[in-house]
Amino acid sequence: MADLIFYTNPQSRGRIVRWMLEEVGQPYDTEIVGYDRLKDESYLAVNPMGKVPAIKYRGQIVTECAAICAYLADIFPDAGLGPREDETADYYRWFFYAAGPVEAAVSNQAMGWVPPPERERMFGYGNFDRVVAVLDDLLSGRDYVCGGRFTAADVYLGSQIMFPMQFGMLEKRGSFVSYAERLQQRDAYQRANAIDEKIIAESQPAQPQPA
Ligand SMILES: N[C@@H](CCC(=O)N[C@@H](CS)C(=O)NCC(=O)O)C(=O)O
Repeated sequence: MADLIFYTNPQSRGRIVRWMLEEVGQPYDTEIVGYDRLKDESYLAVNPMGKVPAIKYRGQIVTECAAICAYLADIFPDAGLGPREDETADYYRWFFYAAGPVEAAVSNQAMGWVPPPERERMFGYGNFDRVVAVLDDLLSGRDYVCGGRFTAADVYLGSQIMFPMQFGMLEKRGSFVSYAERLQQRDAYQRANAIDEKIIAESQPAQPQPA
């Protein structure tokens, strides 16, 4: 049994963490948690929110995709996914921007919920269009969050851009598409997707074969 346990469902944000785990390259065991099991006492002991993903490393639990990605970069520094000193400002700034304003703006917008303009100041993201414009500006001027080098912040920010684009919740601006193409070329990204797609395929009931 590996020191690292990954609780996930292949049809969930757990895919972000699978990608990060594949980038890190350390052994891990996967525990698939069905959506019907998330609120069972046994899983609530792992994540009292009853949500996936989560990880347990040497007895310590971490939840929240962004925190898990940052944590894995910290505890496995040899993978080179954390920031160098001169990258630290951009790394934290855009990592937290993705986990806060971007996630909230995209999910509210997808639900058709728009803060009234006179109340925007109450919302950490202000308004959706500004969040998108800031991201577009960021990614028009650099290849990765920290400039020329891929870090864990790209696993998370990239996922917060690629998933909404895939589901029509975020427009396919040129800067977003180019960024996504760069990320999708990564071996770890492709490996992670293949693993989750295989789990999904194997969980489908077998189709009757023609006689
Ligand atoms: N903020 C959490 C969100 C996790 C989350 O919402 N996971 C969804 C799947 S994508 C879930 O477990 N939903 C099941 C439920 O809420 O019952 C994170 O970033 O990890």
